[in-house]
Amino acid sequence: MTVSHDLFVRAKKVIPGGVNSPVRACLGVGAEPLFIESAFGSKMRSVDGRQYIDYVMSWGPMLLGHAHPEVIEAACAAAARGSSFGAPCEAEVVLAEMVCEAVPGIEMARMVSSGTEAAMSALRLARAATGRNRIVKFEGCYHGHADAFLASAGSGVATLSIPGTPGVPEDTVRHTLLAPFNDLAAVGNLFEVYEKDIAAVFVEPVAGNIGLVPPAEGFLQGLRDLCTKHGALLVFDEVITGFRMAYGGAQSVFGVVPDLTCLGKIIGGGFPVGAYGGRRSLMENIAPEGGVYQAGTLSGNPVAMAAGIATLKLLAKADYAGLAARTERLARELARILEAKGAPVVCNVMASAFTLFFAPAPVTDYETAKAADSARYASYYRSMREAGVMLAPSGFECAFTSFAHTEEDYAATVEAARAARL
Ligand code: KE4
Repeated sequence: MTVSHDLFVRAKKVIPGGVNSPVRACLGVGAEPLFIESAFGSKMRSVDGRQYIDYVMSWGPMLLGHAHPEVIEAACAAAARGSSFGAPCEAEVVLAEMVCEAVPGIEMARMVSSGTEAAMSALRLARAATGRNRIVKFEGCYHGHADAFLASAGSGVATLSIPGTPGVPEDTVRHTLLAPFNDLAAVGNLFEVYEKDIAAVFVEPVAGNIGLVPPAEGFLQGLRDLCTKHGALLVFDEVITGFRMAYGGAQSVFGVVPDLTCLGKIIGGGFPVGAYGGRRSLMENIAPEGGVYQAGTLSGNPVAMAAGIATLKLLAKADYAGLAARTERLARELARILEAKGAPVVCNVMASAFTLFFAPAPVTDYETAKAADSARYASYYRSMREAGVMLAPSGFECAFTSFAHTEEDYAATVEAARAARL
């Protein structure tokens, strides 16, 4: 057997499922997780010494590539000055200023340690600021694992929710209303029924957890208009899209400014960072300035802040358009190759993220994504991994490129797809 397998056997004895986050277990693609020893640029190396071209990129943070020298140097220098103070430091101010400068909808931000914390805090703030309880989210979109977001489509009445996991009380998701992504009419109907009780609409402006699904023309502006009309807050969960779709996030691409924005992943440069922010009049409700409590021992951690600052400094001058063009070319070429094998393929791509769905029709929401052939995706995943290409171990995720991926990487990936078994 392999070193990775032996580690997995050991891991399962002391960690649930042998992993610290479920999707890493590769359960949906009929494979064992690969234990990684190191990662540099676009590559990861397994504990068995095998190198892989990586398109998971830590589920999004590594837009510069793994272990970028300037990011690592900044983090190491910060760590040498002390890893955590429990008191404010300059780096927190610098990163907050960079986020406020970059993201149109953010005048003030609070640092936390994960995207989950960012979304759960934004939810609490939205409820406090509006005095309302209900929220709208979209089927298939993911905002971290806070209880209120772990809801699935309810009984017959698709708009009411039931807990999506054991351990979440029905009473908790009672306030969570669901609509299909890209279905503006469904959201309008919810406002008609629950008008004065909807605190916020949470949306991934470009869905990443359905697989990649861009917003339909007018969808985001429509949400903006509905929220403004009904006194609800529009919350963009840009944990994936922030600093990936553009330096200013998806909101800067689509020209729709939300009331609150959630960030994570890229702003930590591979270290645990999340953030939520919005206009000053909203954020001033957060303790200790206001009464809405939210806290965190390692929030604004100086090492993570240093990595985030180094990352955003490099991204501020990066050629996003060039990376988007290379990503689009790769995604379309892969789709052509896979279709030539007789598989229906839907290719959704935006900026440096894409998903190939083995689906018979365009994928515009969770229902159409679920029509994709998961067995085919699993076979594709295993073939590509055997050929040295690491894809997301789920068809409901994105493949991410980075500024570290090279033409050689893309050529090798295309070759691997040519040999893939579906
Ligand atoms: P974290 O708590 O995992 O830092 O962020 C939660 C989150 C919030 N919002 C969006 C749009 C997200 O995509 C995420 C986390 N993304 C998943 C995969 N798409 C992380 C991978 C995992 O759970 O292991």
